[in-house]
Amino acid sequence: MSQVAIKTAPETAVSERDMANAIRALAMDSVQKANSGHPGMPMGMADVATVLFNRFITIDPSKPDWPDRDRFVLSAGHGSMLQYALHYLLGYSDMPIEELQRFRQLGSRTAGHPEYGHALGIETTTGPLGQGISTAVGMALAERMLAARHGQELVDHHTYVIAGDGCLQEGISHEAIDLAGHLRLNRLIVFWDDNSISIDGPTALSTSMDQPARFAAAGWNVSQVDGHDIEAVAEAIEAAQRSDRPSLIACRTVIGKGAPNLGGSEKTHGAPLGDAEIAATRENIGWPYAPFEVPDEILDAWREVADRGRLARLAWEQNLTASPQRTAFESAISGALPEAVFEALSAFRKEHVEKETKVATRKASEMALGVINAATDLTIGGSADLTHSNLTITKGMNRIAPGDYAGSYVHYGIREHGMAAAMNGIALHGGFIPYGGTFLCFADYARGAMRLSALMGQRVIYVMTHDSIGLGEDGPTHQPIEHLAMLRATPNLNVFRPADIIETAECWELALRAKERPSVLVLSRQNLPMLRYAHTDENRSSRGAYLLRGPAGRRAVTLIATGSEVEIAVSAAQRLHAEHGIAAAVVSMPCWELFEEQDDEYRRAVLGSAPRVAVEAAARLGWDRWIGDNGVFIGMTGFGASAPAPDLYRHFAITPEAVAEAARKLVI
Ligand SMILES: Cc1ncc(C[n+]2csc(CCOP(=O)(O)OP(=O)(O)O)c2C)c(N)n1
Ligand SMILES: [Mg+2]
Repeated sequence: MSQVAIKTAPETAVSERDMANAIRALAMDSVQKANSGHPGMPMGMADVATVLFNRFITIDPSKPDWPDRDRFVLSAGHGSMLQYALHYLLGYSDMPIEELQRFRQLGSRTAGHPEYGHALGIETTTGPLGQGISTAVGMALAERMLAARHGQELVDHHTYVIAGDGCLQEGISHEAIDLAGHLRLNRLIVFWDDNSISIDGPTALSTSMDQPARFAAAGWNVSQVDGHDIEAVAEAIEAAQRSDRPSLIACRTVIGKGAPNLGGSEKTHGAPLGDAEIAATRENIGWPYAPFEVPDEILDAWREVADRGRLARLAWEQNLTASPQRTAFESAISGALPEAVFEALSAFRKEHVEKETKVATRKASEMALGVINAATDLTIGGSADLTHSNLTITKGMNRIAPGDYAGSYVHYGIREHGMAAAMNGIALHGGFIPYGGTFLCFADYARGAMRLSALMGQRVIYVMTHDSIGLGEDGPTHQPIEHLAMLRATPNLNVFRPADIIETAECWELALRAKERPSVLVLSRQNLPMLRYAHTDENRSSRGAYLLRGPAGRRAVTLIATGSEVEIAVSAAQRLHAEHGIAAAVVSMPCWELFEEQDDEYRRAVLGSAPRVAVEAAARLGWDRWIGDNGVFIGMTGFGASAPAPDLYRHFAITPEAVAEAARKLVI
């Protein structure tokens, strides 16, 4: 027998079974009305969710962004009706019953999968399986880091996750649980909806994994319960809260629990139950109410959960008011960077224009970061085991270690996808600006989470070095070709490819200022000369592209380039002038997305009406937009090769001579 008193259900006339049945009924009715959706998971996890919310979670629907709230992540996002039903029952102001009746319809808050920003209280977008649990690792880490800085008085909450078989089968879960176990993120509690069913049928079709053993091996506290035994679930949560490790609670459940004929079958996973089975379910669970009707006493019981949360929030606010940490805490949560950061970056640019500093843009990024990190402690750096290649750590940064969260640098390990998801979680949690590095080529490995950074509009900064064949000897496996096109095709993502140390500092500034958009800094391994003639207060990269070199008179041709190829374009222009008397303008285009946002007049002025040659050591895809019908693109047409970088540029004919020759042919 347990010696510890288990948190009992608050005194109400209504049973938790009834409260759970309200979730079941709302889920099956909404899916039926939409004629689309996933009733099985919400019905199977209704009991677990009820215990969790009724007895443990502290949230306040009347102030959903209160910083010390518990975080709830529905990693199995297809079960979105679980979340929407909870939000209606808890009384979120933007989730009246009509929203449930408009489930999955255009313009509703009740999108097919939970979308961050669509409804209050949705902490992160989920649906791509495995993302939620991995994002939650970042949230749980941010909680510990914020507590280390501002004290447990102000920061003391849990991150709860519901994950399905799918989330745990996805590779990203491995990265995430390994990292969480290593860092001993004991405020992270994951419920596994262990129903042995996924879309194709029994999970035994495709897995023999001992999931509890896998989590235990990663350093987690693990328990296994009957997910329909409310007291057993409560006991497991209590034990998890006392653990010094992250916890997995494997909840043995029946998918579609309550449906007498279809319960336990994959048929409940992603299709309406149908009128007959819904009627039989009502009978079976003792729910004699009309569709979308929840009796007052059951609704009241749920609203009491919200009220308890409101009182907790009010008490916390009093704590905050009295706290000596108040100003620092509020400033961190606001995410506002001190002006000193931008002043220091401007001074940095001036200094290096004067010194004509020639460094790789990855080195320039490190130098700029030195200035940024000295002026703010909002930034949390990291790398997927390439710290000294990505150059992401700066002087005075201490590492985050198991049980020690006072530092500001995360060794994410060789886990690009896990790193990206964790950074999403850190950004969503609030209090920090995460940046993390890897080689640009391995953006592929991080892609699923990078897409969500963009979809959710999070200020996550990707530092992606070794950005072309210019990395040289490591060869084609490491040389990105199609990655810029892929990243540029992603909506709401700024892709910066600076040409020199000055543009690198400018792009860092722009990334930091983009509060609602992730950025990728695409940086060279090889040294690049400083290309500006003079310091300007204006951030010239801020309009995405600009005239770097303009001929005195009319231009005969425009050369457009990014990053390391701007140097090539500049020397091609000199060659055209010296050898052929051709006046060439050079446009540096560090960020397509910002250039696209400029007005026509500016864009026309920059691009000019003369024929254009673009040069970038990458795939052509997308460049036709800028070079027009008669333009020429000089870049890569296939994979790279293993050789010293200068040899590769010659081999693939990405040279000043080739650019000049192409331009000359266009002009004559
Ligand atoms: C990355 C990704 N791959 C595939 C899917 C499509 N998908 C949605 S749910 C699902 C099965 C999930 O099984 P499980 O987590 O066990 O959910 P349950 O059927 O138990 O509700 C799949 C393959 C997805 N949403 N995300
Ligand atoms: Mg399942």
